[in-house]
Amino acid sequence: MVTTTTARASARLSEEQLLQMYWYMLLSRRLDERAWAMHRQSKIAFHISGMGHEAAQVGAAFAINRGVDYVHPYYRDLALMLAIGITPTDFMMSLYGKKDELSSGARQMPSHFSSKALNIVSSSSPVATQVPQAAGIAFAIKYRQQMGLQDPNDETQPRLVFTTLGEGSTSQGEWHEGMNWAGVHDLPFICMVQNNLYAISVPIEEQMAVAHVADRADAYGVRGVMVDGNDVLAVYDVMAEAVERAYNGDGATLVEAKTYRIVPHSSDDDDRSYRSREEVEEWKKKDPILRFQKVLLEETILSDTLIDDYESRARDAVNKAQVEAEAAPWPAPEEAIGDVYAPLEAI
Ligand SMILES: Cc1ncc(C[n+]2csc(CCOP(=O)(O)OP(=O)(O)O)c2C)c(N)n1
Ligand SMILES: [Mg+2]
Repeated sequence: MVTTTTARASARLSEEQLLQMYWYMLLSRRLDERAWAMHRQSKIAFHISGMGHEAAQVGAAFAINRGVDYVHPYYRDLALMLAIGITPTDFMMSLYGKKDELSSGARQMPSHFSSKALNIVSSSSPVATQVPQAAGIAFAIKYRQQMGLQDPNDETQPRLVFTTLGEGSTSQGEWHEGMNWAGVHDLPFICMVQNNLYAISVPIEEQMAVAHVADRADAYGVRGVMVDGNDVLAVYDVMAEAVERAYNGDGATLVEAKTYRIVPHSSDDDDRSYRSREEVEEWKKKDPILRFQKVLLEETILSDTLIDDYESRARDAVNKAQVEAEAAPWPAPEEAIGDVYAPLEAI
């Protein structure tokens, strides 16, 4: 297992790309905050938040070929999804459960993201079930390349599969099966574990007997990397290396991004019963967005005026998305029993 990378791939990011990264992190946070408010106003039934995870997700998104490489996300991946092309209105439609909701016509819970056009694969609610599915798609990519059905250098085709999950979910059998398959077949596969120290109320010490999720990589024969998940550029660096390995046929990578969710698990959870306010406040000081803002200010890529400008753009985008989703029609009650993933006739 390795813990650091030597080359700083992020050094090649342009100012425009850095500002885009900042934008998606900010947009995700403001949307997320609105979702909590909407839940407390009884406008929506449920929200599961990505607050605190934005750096891990946006850093990863920018390292892959967004919208082309396959992504198999989990429910906390709002910032990842926005960076790939899910829109604020798409997200709001899922919160409301409106008829034309992108992922499933509102038959899935919110935050079960998918988009055929963007190669984002739909997940089931049981955690970690996406991992063997993601490894299976990675196997198909490798097989197609070996059979000459796909040029390994064709950037218009998916060349890897990126999947994510939480550290608690690595206790599930599916995670082991998927990781093992990726290792055995040296697949173009990247699994990023967003380690936020808790699986709802269960702390990591009760979930695993090793110190780090990435410690398990050797056992699967994949490369394991640990990274500060609140540092967007550090995540980009390790992900860029993992992506290069996948594209070059050098095999799978397990990335462990150490982070923290600064709010309860979901709108149905009260985290005061299992973690101290002091702990939460300590982590808020490491807020990934403020941290990146500081870097960009130091580099004079951001200015105070630009920060205000981004804030008002984010507020406008969130307002517009909410208004659009509110105005959209509800599904008819009988539509609830329709197909979840695709209409049968389309398969
Ligand atoms: C197989 C299965 N068991 C239990 C649940 C209920 N559940 C939903 S999220 C979750 C916690 C997952 O924690 P972790 O993997 O650390 O991800 P995090 O939510 O912290 O990002 C649990 C237990 C589930 N969805 N699927
Ligand atoms: Mg967790």
